[in-house]
Amino acid sequence: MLVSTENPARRPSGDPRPDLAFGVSLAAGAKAVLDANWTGSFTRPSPRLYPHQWNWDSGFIAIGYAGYSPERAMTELRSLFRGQWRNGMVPHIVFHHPSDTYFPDAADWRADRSPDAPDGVFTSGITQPPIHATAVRAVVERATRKLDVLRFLEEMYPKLLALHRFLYRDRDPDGLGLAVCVHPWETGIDNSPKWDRALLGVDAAGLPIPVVRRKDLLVVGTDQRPADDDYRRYIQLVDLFRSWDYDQPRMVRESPFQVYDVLFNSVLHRANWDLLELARVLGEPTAEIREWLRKTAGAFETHLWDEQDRMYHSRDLVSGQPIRVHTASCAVPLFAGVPDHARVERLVGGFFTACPFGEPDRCASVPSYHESQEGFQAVNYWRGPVWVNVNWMIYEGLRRYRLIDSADRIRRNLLRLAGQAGFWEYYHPTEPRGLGSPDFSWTAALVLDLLGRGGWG
Ligand code: 2M8
Repeated sequence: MLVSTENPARRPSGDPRPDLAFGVSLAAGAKAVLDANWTGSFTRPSPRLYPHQWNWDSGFIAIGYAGYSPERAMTELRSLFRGQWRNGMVPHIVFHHPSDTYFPDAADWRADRSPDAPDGVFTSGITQPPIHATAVRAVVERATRKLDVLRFLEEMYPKLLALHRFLYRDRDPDGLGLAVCVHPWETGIDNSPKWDRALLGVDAAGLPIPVVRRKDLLVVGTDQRPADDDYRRYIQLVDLFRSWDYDQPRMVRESPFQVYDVLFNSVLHRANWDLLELARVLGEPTAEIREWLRKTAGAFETHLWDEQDRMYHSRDLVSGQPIRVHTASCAVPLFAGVPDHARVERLVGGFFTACPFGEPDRCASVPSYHESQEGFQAVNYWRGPVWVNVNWMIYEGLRRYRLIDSADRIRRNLLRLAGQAGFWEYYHPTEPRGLGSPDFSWTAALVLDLLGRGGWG
C-alpha cells in the first residue's frame, strides 16, 4: 500500500514552539515512506516515478537508515554494489526487477555490450555522485554498538576503493584530480541551468534521432520535469554510449557533453575523507587516498575556483570555459571542507532565500537556482526548487565550519517543509508546497537523520 501524501506530522502553521510531538510524528511519517518504498532488498526512490534502485539515492537512504534500521542500510548498499561494474563503476541505476513504468530501461541501455558490465544484473551505463563511502561511514559509526559492522566494512571497503579508483583512473584522463561527467544524469542535477549551454553541443549533426518514450510525464506535470529538448539530448547521449559499448576512454574523449562538476567532485572529495577514515579503521594503506585528497584539493583551487566571481564553478571541457551559473552546487564544496574560512561567507551568503514560513531569522533554504537568475523556474525540477539532499550537504558543510546557527536554520526549514507539506521530491522555494513525486525516499531518510541531530525547534 502506498503512503498517502497527507502527512500525520502536519503542524498548525504559525506555531513557532518546539514540539516533541511534532518530531515524533514526523519520524513516524518518514519511516512509513521508507517502509512503503522498501522492496525487501533496496528502496525505490519513490513509489511510481522511480521504480528501480538509484545510485546516490541509495547512499542518502542508507544514511537515514543508519540510525533507524542499520540492517536495512547494509542491505541497501549491498544491493546497489551488486550492480558494480568490473572497472569499479557503480551504475546510476540498477534494474533489479522488470518494470514498464520507467524510460529508459535496461533494454534501452544494453549495458551487457560492455565487457565491464556485471553478470546477471541489469544496469545503466553511467554513474552518479559517489556518496557511498560517506554512507558506509555513517552506517559504521551509528551501528557499531548494535551490530557486527566490521564484517560489513571489510566487505564494502574494496568495493568503495574500486569505485574511487575508477573515477581517478578512467574519469580523470589528465590526472588533474577531478572526475569528468559525460551525461547530465551523472551529475544528479539533470536539468540544472548549469548544463543548458553545454547540452546544446549534444545536437551533433549526423546522429540518429533518438526514440524518446517519456513515462515520467504520466506521473508528474510537464511544468515540473525537464523539457522534451533536454530529454532528446539525454537519450541521444545514451544511444551514443551504447553504440560505443560503454568504452570509457572513448566516452571521456568523445562525448559531446563533458564537465568537471563542482557538486560531483565535492561529493567525491568528501567521500575520500570518509574512505581514509574507513581505511584507518581497517589498518589498510592510506597513501593512495591521501594522494587523491591532495590532488583534488589543489584542483578545486586551480581549475574550479573562479577569481572573477569569487565562487567555485563547474567547467565545460568541450568549450574549455568555466560555467558561471550560480546554483546551489556552488556552496557544496563546504561539504568537502574545500574552502578556507575567508571564502565561506561569500559562498553561502548569496544563496539563502527567505524561508517559506516567513521567519528569515529562524529558517532558511538554499534553492537549486536563485530566483534572481535568468531561466529560474520555481516549480521545475533542478531549476529553482529546494532539494533536501543538497540542503542536507550544505547543512553538514556549515556544521563542519562551525556555522551552527546557519546550519540550524536550514535544518529547521527542511523539517518544517516535510512536516507541513509531506515528504516530496522537491519543494517550491518560497511556499511550503511539495513538487515532483510524493513519498520520496531520500527526503524521508534525510529528515530522519536531521531529527536525530537534536530536538525540533
Ligand atoms: C532524477 O534523475 C532521473 C534520471 O537519473 C530521472 O529524472 O529520471 C534526479 O533527480 C537524480 O538525481 C535522482 O537520483 C533520480 C532518482 O531520484 O531522479
